[in-house]
Amino acid sequence: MSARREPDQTPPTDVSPTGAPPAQTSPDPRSQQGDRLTTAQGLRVDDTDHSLKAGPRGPVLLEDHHLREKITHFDHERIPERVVHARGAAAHGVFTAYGNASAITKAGFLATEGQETEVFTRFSTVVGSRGSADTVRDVRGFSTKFYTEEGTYDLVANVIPVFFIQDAIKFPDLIHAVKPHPDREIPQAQSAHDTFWDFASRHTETQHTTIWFMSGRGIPASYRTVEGFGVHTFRMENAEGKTSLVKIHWKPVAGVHSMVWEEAQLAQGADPDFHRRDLADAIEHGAFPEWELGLQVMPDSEDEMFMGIDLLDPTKLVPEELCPVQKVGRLVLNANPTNYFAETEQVAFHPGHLVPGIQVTNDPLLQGRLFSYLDTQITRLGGPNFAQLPINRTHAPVNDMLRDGMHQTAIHEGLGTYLPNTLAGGLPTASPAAPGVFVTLPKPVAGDKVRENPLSFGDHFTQPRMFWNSLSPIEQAHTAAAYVFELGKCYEQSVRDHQLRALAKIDADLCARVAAGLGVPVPDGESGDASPGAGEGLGAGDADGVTRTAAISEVKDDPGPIIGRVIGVFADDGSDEEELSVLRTALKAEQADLKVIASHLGTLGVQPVERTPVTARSIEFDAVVLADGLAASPLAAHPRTRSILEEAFRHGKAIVAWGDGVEVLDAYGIDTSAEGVLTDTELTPDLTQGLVRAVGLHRAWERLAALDAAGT
Ligand code: HDE
Repeated sequence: MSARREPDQTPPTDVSPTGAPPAQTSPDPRSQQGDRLTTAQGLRVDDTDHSLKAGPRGPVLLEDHHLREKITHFDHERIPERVVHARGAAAHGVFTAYGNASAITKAGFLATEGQETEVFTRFSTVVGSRGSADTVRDVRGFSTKFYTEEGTYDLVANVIPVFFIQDAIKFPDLIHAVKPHPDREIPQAQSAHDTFWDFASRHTETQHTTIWFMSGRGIPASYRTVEGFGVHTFRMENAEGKTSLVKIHWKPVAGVHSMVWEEAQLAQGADPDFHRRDLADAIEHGAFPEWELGLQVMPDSEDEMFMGIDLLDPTKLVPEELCPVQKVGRLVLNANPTNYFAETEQVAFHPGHLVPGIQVTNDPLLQGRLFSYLDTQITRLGGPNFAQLPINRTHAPVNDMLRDGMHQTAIHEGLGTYLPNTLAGGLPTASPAAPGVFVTLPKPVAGDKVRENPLSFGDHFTQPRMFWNSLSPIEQAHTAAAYVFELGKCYEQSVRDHQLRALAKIDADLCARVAAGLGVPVPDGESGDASPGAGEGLGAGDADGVTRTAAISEVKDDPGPIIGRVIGVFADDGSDEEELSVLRTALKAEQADLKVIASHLGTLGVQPVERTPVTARSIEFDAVVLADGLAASPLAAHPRTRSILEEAFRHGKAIVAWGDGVEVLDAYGIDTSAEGVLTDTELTPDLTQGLVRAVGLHRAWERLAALDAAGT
């Protein structure tokens, strides 16, 4: 029987068929307009669910243009994913300059006090493909497009201040090594495999970045709690023409916060979109993520060194003790993208998108990047006109002479496609050096053509050692365990041995711990490095004797803000909804989120229930609370309640209980005298304040250390 139109498919009316208010008419005529379904040519169609057939049981007719257009377009919906940084999440926001950077740079968006600039920021993992999990161990990207009045400036940064390699020519090798093995295409989004550690252990310049991402920095708790770093040294120029060498930082207002490894692994299964969801939820709930932009400003010295550190070597950082980070502006991410593909996927960043006042240096890694980004985007975005895509369009006026090409969407007028011309009145003209015009700084260039590194690039171990020394004991334990995990996943003993030899050059204790974990003897300390010029202590790099730097450890004495953090509260029908309301209000004042976990969805009185033990996971909570009135409830007896509590305890999270909620902790053997476990007979302001403080400290670090020492 023919079923040409189902009953619910009433013809379109002036309200949308979903019952939702009519879609807003977009100012972009190429996106949806009005409520009627049309073809790409604007033809209204009467049916989109049935192909045109010769009778209900007959063959489909080739003349069905709507069918062919619909399927053909679908067939081409995917574009190549980024070769690196394929998986990402992004948001719109605003950057406000404090104005104090005017002494360093003439870039208007930094130098003008109170100047607000629209931005689009994309966070990403590096290794995994678009569908991979968010919480894998990886370096992460932190790219920001500043739509300034002087043209678009892209700060294409990472969340770790140094990079694996010193020269762009090694980038294909690095990425081939870390991507899945070419035969079976496994493992996905992991560095824990032979080819990566084979490469990393033989090019020991990787050792600084690898120790960073073996630490908590490789598994951030959320994108909201990552630092960002421009990595390279840039040259800034102020309005008087004075130049400085500068390193660029993003400092998260919410503090640096990482996962522990088990949490990261659980999240990969329970919620592979963990970071993407967290960013979008926080923005939707008004807990806008914020960062301050900071600059380390160093003299533009002839040798481009600063206190023994080669500023052209991207495997080196400058300790903040030697050069403080000066805060020059604030980034607030306040709006989620409307369409993932149009914005997050199609955005194209480029470290060469500069504005007057910010220029590049001779860092050989940066120089290679200046070639790579445009090149890859021509393939990924299907031709040279992707700057016309809405997300990539500059907010400054454009008068280029770029013409034609795939996907040209501009209708250029006139004859002025060459210079000099007379037929177009000589326009457009190049600008004389003036404010707002980009003039490359004249810098002398000399030297023989060579494939060589400077001697100062040869020190591969001083700064990894400084990093190791700067970690707290529990962070050191987690870092050593990460090496044991990663190398333990390698099959080749020779690869493990090579990496152990590199670790021996960083720190004997680190090496001994990892060797013990792998069940092999400590190696003799031979580096095994294949790259020319590599070695220990060759040339400068001693960072003027700084052996420990404060900016690295996440363990702080004072609690930070708990904005956007999520507290899971177990409560059930026997609990007092008034108490839940008091707690909710107190947490809301801190801009933290409270989620009630009960034995059923719906409400407890007027309090909404967001989770049941079936849908709740420990990984989504920064602290777990047990309300009074639970002890006899089915919720208390649920096996997942137990596992959530045990995981929260094991991961060093705050655990709070009052009234008979304390009995539930006792029943499951949670040590109520442990650090960060807070109990009382009733919900008091002290208990609430204790909770806020404990979350602000991120974790009960001593508890984690005690569990680690006990081997649990
Ligand atoms: Fe990238 N990088 N990169 N990179 N990179 C790309 O460009 C490349 C490096 C970074 O959210 C690609 O459009 C080379 C350092 C981020 O869209 C590609 C080298 C840093 C993103 C590329 C590096 C970065 C990319 C892939 C060694 C931190 C994501 C897709 C010389 C300072 C941008 C694309 C986004 C993306 C090349 C090293 C950051 C292939 C050759 C160092 C955050 O062009």
